[in-house]
Amino acid sequence: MSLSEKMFGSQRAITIWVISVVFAIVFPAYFSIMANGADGAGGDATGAKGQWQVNFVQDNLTSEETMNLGDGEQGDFFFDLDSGDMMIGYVEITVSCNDNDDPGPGFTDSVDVTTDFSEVEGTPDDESGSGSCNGDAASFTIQITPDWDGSSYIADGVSKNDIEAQWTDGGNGTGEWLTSVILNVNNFPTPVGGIVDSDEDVTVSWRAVLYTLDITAVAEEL
Ligand SMILES: [Ca+2]
Ligand SMILES: [Ca+2]
Repeated sequence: MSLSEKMFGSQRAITIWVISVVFAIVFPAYFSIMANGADGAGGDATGAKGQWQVNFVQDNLTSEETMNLGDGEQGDFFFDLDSGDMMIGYVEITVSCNDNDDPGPGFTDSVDVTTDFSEVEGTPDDESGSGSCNGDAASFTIQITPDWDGSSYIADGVSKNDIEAQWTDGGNGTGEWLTSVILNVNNFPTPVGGIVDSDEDVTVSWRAVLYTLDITAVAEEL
């Protein structure tokens, strides 16, 4: 029996022993280098508290759909939101219509708007509203990342991890946003009882405001 066989017993034991030694040497060295590298970058370690410039790189996802609705008719408008790798700040929904069918003033058509966000991740609270068809009849802003408005700021005495934990949509807001609109035609009465106004074009538009974080360490004053 050779010396190595006495020490390790078998070829398999030798292999396991060698791998263990390699891990024992390589991993502490790896983490040591990573830690030094982060320190060397001027306090950029994610766990270190310090002063940070916090910016948001923003993008808008927009969509729009128009339907012609008759009196009492309901239109269902869908918006499928996929934010990709970006966070969702908030979603704006605007319902607009412009009644110009009547010969005189007044008799403006109106809309009743409801939503169904049950297919949206995180299930935001539903919205409802009404308005006249002379421009924007109803609009809603649904906040997904709490308190987010896209403003840059300087954070002090917190870590980069703290900032990243604060600005997140938590995976909420993706999915199918449903807005339902019922049109109420207001018809100008003609002497012979004819119908002048029988419908209206209703447009629903969406804007999802997306962002990614851009955090840089503020150089300390000397
Ligand atoms: Ca009308
Ligand atoms: Ca009309």
